[in-house]
Amino acid sequence: MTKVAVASFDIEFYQYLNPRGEILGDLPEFAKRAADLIPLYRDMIVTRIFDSKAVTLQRTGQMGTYASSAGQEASVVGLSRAMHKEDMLFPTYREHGAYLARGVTMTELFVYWGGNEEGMNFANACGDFPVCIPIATQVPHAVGAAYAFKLRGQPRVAVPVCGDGATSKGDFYEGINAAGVWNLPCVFAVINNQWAISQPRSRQSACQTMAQKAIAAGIPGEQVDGNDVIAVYDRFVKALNRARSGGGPTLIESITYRMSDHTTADDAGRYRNEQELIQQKALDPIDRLNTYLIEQSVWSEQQNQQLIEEVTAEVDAAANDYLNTPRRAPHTIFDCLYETLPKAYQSQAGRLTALGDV
Ligand SMILES: Cc1ncc(C[n+]2csc(CCOP(=O)(O)OP(=O)(O)O)c2C)c(N)n1
Ligand SMILES: [Mg+2]
Repeated sequence: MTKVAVASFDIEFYQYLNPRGEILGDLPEFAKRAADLIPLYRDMIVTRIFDSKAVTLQRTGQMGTYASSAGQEASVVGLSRAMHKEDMLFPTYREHGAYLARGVTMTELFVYWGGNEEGMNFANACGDFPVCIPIATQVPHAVGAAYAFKLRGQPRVAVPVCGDGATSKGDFYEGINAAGVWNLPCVFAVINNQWAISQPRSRQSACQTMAQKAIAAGIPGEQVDGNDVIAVYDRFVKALNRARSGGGPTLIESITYRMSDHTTADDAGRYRNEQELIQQKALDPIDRLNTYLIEQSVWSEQQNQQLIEEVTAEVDAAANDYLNTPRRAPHTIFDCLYETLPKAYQSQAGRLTALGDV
């Protein structure tokens, strides 16, 4: 008998900024001047304040169910800022910061989560896909888009974003497999926030890492500290450039934490240990970069306070614009989905139209 190893793999974890806000090793070029990181810091603050306002609007009966992104700001801002405008995002329901970074306005997002039937028909949507509620179904959609980019010879990359829980779905495996076989320009972002509603990471998969799922698809897989915006941005820029220049797909698992309930319809207090949340708050991506910027003397407590006030005013103004947006009549649910309304719905639409504005 002979026994030889025919394949072996490593999964690497990348981090530049540790939880104490200290730099590890040499920084990538874009991060060498600490002041250049302030726009990324601002994006994270915008994402968090927008998010907290959205939760407040829902809690006061002024908006629909909402999925908070608190804690995940570095993962979402880092990956969306790394993308080119002509790349295409395929998000879940938690990537508000990515839409904002890619030109969607806060008012448009509030209006969407308020249930407007026009959906995500945004003015500056960059051709990105709408929020995907069915878990992992956006992954094969993104692979299809990546196939089209390749076929047309366009230097564009498709970026499906999904959660840790979504990596258990067939759609996810089918997507990464096809992207590997066809060497597609696709970067798979797995935002591992440690929970899939009430299921902890340990109940989702016996895999040591979610990143190693890439190995079965024959593509590179790696982990990044998803609370370190420098590392997330850097790893995505590298993977996106590789994909854009014909080097094929990558899977990046971003290790972060869902600091909120799953959605406003959930109560994590029923299944999550309070101690875990306290520990995770010490890894907060915003505090971490704030500490570093202050340490580098390019930022101050006073500037921070000013930024928070400025962004809060911006978010409040957007929320007021949303609240002042006229409500659409119930029959408009039939207006935005079909070019021609199928026969089966015509009588229903007629009945709603007869009701008028409610
Ligand atoms: C196909 C499908 N099955 C089940 C659900 C119900 N569901 C909504 S969110 C969720 C968990 C997703 O967890 P994860 O992928 O980790 O994303 P996270 O919510 O943590 O961001 C499930 C099972 C769904 N939306 N779609
Ligand atoms: Mg999750």
